[in-house]
Amino acid sequence: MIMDLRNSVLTTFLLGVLMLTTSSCKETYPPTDMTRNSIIPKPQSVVATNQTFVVDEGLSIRVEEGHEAFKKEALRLAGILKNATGVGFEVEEGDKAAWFGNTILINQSKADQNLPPSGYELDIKENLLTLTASSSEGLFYGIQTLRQLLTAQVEQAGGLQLPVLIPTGTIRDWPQYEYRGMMLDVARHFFDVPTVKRVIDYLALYKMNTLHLHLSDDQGWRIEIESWPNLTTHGGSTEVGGGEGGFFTKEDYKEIVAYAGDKHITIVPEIDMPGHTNAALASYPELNCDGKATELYAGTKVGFSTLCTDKEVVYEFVDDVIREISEITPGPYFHIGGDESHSTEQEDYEYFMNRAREIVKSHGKTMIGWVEVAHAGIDETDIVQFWAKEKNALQGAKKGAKLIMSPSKHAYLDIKYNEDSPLGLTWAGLTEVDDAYNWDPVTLVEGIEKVDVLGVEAPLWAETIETLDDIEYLMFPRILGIAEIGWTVREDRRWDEYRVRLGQHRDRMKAMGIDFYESPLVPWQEEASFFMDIEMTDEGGE
Ligand code: TNX
Repeated sequence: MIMDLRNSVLTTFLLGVLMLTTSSCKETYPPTDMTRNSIIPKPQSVVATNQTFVVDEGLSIRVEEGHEAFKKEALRLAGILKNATGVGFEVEEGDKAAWFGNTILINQSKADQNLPPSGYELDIKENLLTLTASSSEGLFYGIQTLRQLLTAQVEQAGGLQLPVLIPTGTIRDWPQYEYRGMMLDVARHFFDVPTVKRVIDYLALYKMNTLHLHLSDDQGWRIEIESWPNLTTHGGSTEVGGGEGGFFTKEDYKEIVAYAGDKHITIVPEIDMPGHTNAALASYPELNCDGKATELYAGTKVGFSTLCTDKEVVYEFVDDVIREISEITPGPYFHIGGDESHSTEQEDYEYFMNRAREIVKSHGKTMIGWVEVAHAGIDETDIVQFWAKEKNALQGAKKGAKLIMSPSKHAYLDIKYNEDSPLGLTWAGLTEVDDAYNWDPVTLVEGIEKVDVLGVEAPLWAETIETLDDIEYLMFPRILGIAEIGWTVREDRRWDEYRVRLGQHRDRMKAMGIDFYESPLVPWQEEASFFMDIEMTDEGGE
């Protein structure tokens, strides 16, 4: 009896302390407005509920039991928090909120939630943050959104201190296009593995899922092919301007593929042919019609080289190259270039592309070719990448091929922003940040429909760039706009609204150490707070 009494006194006391602590916590944090977070790409729907979810030492992160792929995503989230706050949160298995303290619950979506495969839902209440998706890819995208619900300092090691506050509300989100990518030209100037990894990190934050590597061109061959070793030892030894060039060993390439895969990014390898092949022609005389090796080339002209399309050895070469690269490429695509083959007769071009296409198929891959390939014998199993000449894109679509939209007037990251841009080319005009944003994949080419479009890609050709800083300058901030075009519904994309959101990404880009172009068209400002204005709160209290 006495014991019972003591117990209940103790329980009442503890409960009292608990209630005091929780209610005093609540008072400490002002109401929030999730819609003030400028998330890029813009989600499908955001509904704010004006409270605060608090991450403090008592946080539990829980994930469905026995689901390894989901657990990996939960650990990724814990890793982001650890890096930013220094505090390591354990990931526990379970599908219920912790009985004490706040919980982040990572869940598999139930059928009734109707989320597309790479969609996610973030449902944030005061004590429970639930991230739901049907695939680990969807969870990954939800985590990227969560990153943007935290202040920019989350991007810096040790940048955040507990408690970390997150606005409450619900976000349901999924992409419009299946292919959302960037291309990096490592042929005109070579970029090493750490640089490529950094580019992958950037793409991941904006929910891009493809990195296309332009691995060969007139100026350099950048991937080891064991059966044709001279391609790299000789063909990889220079670059635009005559620098020393470089190449990826197969191990380097595998490392890039794995790093990208971990971030749900597919690597698309490109070997450009039959033009843009001087590095190969200089390495192996037998690939030339006259049987003589060419000189290495460090200039920037295009359209002067071609493989000899009527020599059988050329097809043995093409087969070896595609086979060796396909063996270490888990993604479904192989890009065979096909652009600007001005030194190849049209008939020879078509014959060559048809055979190269068959070789790609024989190694189990889907062929992608630049838009000129629409002239060859392609069908609905192929993909055409539009960069110029709408007519060709339409022809490709009429043959049933899907299109990747990379309009040079909007999506080419190597085109200068304005006349004073220190880097970049001008052949496609000038591409300010609004030009890179103001376009739609479906309306570019008359006669195509949304079902014809696989997605968007922003190519970064490397004639004028040599360092990660150079890459960042041309990539940012235009890449954010391209990411949004690939992700967000057309009706929700308006430059006037986007430019304000973009302006608030200044702090985040700075926190990531990105050297970006501060366009005068963007109202750059400090990241807006998701906390409601103090006046508003005061008014509410009066
Ligand atoms: C055209 S677009 C090219 C590249 C150049 C680029 C420069 C395309 C398929 N080919 O060879 O690097 O312009 O902007």
